[in-house]
Amino acid sequence: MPTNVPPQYYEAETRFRKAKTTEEKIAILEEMMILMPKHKGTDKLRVTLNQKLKKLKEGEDEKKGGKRQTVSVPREGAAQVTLIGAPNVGKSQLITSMTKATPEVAAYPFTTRMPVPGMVVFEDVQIQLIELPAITESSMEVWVPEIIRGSDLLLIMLDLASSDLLDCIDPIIRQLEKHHIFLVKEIPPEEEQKVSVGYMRTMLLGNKVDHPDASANLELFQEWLKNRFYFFGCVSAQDPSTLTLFAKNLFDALKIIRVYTKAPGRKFDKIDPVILPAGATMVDAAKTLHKEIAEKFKFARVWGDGVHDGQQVAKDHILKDGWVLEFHI
Ligand SMILES: Nc1nc2c(ncn2[C@@H]2O[C@H](COP(=O)(O)OP(=O)(O)OP(=O)(O)O)[C@@H](O)[C@H]2O)c(=O)[nH]1
Ligand SMILES: [Mg+2]
Repeated sequence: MPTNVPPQYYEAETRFRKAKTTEEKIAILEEMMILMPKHKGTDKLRVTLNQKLKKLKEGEDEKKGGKRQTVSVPREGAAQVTLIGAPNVGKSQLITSMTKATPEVAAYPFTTRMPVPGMVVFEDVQIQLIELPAITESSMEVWVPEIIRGSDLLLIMLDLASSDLLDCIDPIIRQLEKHHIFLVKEIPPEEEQKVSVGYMRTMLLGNKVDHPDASANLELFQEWLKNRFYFFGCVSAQDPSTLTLFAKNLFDALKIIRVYTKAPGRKFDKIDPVILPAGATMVDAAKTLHKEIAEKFKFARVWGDGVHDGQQVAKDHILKDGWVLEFHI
């Protein structure tokens, strides 16, 4: 047995020995791979586990009569947001209203079987919004967790016309937990994170606010839902007047800012923003231009909200959305 594997690894190993189904064994092996630190002492074990995992997966694929399906969506734009929910809640309708994508919108469940990406435009920023196939207690496409894990924010759409909103959301939480994805209001600080768990920042989006029972249905679960997640808002995906703030809210929810850089003495156009996480500093912005600029710049000038035109600021000054930056080497 290699040295330096955490106690959670041994605990997973015990569960693996007791596991009955191949699916369970695959999930635990994947967990063990994540838990195993990467160093020389674990190389051999890593190879053995990988072989075991491959064999189990091949067995599963044969049982299902084909190859394991992998599906991915290449990232585009400033951020990637995944949109999930129970069947028929109106995910495709929202994608149709907010982007140029044209998925089928229909009054029967599981209309969408593959990811549908579209670009939501907020001023000069494009945000990728991806509809994923509906998730229920008994069904979730195998590739869905991986796409969610890679996204920056998860939106769960609720059907406000339904009198049991928890019925829509509970199965989703449970399905994703089986794949070690924990849906959270905010990502916990690193020291409080559990090993082998992926945290996903999640917000709720109520749809079909035009339905006569919408506010009464929401009222019933408001407290529970509010304590568990932040509410992104309530809309009617069919009614553009309820969607006017959607793109801005999405930008704000992502906790990102855009800045523009210009060379000293040059005029500049507000195009092609640099996207950075909120809280980023002048040095972070300089890094996006060049490592050397970040290391060497003597001072920087900024234009924008809260500063005088061309004001000189410190290297660790926190940026604001919309600022224009000029680095002096
Ligand atoms: N009243 C009302 N109906 C809506 C709204 N949005 C969608 N619908 C209707 O709800 C039904 C389902 O809409 P879809 O957009 O196909 O739902 P979905 O979540 O993509 O469904 P699946 O892909 O099957 O999971 C359709 O009949 C839509 O016309 C809305 O805001 N208000
Ligand atoms: Mg759909």
